[in-house]
Amino acid sequence: MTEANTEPLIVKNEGPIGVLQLHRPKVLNALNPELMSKLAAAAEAFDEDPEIRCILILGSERAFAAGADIADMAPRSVADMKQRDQFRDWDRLRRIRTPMVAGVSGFALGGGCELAMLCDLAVAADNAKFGQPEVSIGVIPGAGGTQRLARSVGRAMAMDMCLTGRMLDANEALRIGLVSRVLPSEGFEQAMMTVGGEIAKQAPLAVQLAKEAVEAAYETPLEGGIMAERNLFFSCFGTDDQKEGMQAFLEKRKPEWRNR
Ligand code: CO8
Repeated sequence: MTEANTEPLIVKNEGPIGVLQLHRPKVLNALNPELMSKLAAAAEAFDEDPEIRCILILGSERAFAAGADIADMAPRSVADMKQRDQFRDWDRLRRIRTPMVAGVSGFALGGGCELAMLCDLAVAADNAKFGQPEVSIGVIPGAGGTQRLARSVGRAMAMDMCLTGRMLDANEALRIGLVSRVLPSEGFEQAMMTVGGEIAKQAPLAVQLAKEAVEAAYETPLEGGIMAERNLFFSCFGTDDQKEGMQAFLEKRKPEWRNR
């Protein structure tokens, strides 16, 4: 394991799993521009590294992230907000090809909930709390919350969360499909490494193509999505790993991925 331990982000990797741990403990990992810029840069560095097969984004036990940094935003004008273009870093994260998994323990509020939704999947610890409380401080979600909630959990829950700002516990988040699993908070970080390992051991190119295909469901009508999936499926047959994966199955052995 290598680890660079500096505020506001701890970057480490354990074999093929790259870990990005939000680390602003005094403000419950509130997302300020410095943290977002470091997060995007570290995710891009992992994305360039062929040894990294899965990126985990974690917070602390108490908070994944309690939202954008309110102290940083409070005095700003429209012009300030536009000029700073904070969303550039969110857009960089959106372009990461390596699967990104959010491990949410504690609060995931506002931008924290949006960051979890930007990941390809989110797993909750049993103490997790999700919400879009922006209306309680005079704004609305700005990092994709209204759009991703409406697409992933539907209009009714998106409206409920964004208009009331109420918090959901881990089981409600699971029930509405905001997260894919709930795990015990004790030993959560280690359990997240196991989840990352489930992805990291699969054929890397196939995993990236699967991610691309599922993403297409958000961007295209069904017919276009089916065609996108079909073309991505065909392109698997141009990879060494398809030959290796199928041959290994037939020979009853474990595949050795070449990532090409
Ligand atoms: N920003 C800055 N500081 C924060 C934030 C935050 N979002 N959340 C908590 N803190 C700070 C508190 O001010 C406090 O600091 P101090 O110890 O100096 O007083 C410390 O963290 C601990 O917090 P609390 O004492 O409040 O802890 P509690 O356990 O009592 O409450 C809560 C925890 C419920 C999480 C509470 O802190 C809270 O409500 N936080 C704010 C949640 C919120 O409104 N989030 C939405 C922010 S807006 C947003 O995210 C918009 C995103 C869109 C764009 C993103 C890119 C720009």
